[in-house]
Amino acid sequence: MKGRLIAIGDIHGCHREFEELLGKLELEKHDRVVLLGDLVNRGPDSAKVIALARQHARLSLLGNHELRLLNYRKTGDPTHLKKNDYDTLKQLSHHDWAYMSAMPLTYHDAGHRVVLVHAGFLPSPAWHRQPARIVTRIQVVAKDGTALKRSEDPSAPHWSEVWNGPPFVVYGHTPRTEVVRLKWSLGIDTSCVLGGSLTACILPEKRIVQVRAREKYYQP
Ligand SMILES: [Mn+2]
Repeated sequence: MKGRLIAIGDIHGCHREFEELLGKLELEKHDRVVLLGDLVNRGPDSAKVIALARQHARLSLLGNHELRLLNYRKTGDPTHLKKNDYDTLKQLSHHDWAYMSAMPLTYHDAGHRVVLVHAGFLPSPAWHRQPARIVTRIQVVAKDGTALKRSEDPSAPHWSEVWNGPPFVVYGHTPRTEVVRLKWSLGIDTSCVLGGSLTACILPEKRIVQVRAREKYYQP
């Protein structure tokens, strides 16, 4: 396939950093930009990020933040909403909801033997059989084999440490100060909304392009 495959990590409403990164990438006609989910919440303007995504990205994958908003829209049950989700709800248009509803869980590039996903995978079953509640949320793998958040079991290994591909997986969701590159995975959520940076990974070279966050927008 012609052009570059470019994965971009968690944007979380940081539209200025996203725009700057798109400029820095000097996109060409055949490039495929894939956003790794969590476009929304926490940062300054979720709707602007979706507008930019619609314009410049080939597609965006489902993150746990989009999943949470979509579940709320479907059920009307606000139990799982967080405080700053309400700011996002005010910003979203009918078009934005349609865009979020169409987000797939994974993007498989068979030519490059790479899979893009928001959070990650359990070692089994096969990656393409794992449901949204795992692939949009997993950080660590508990002793009994279940997928958990880091905070739920801080001593459990990160899923990437027990992932022996193929395929090679590029993911976001676990915010860190730097990209984490292992034999079979690359984590590119570099904490933009927390004042870190926004990261793009150009495949197949795995070249990293970053922009610094202009400020710290969110305190966990
Ligand atoms: Mn996430």
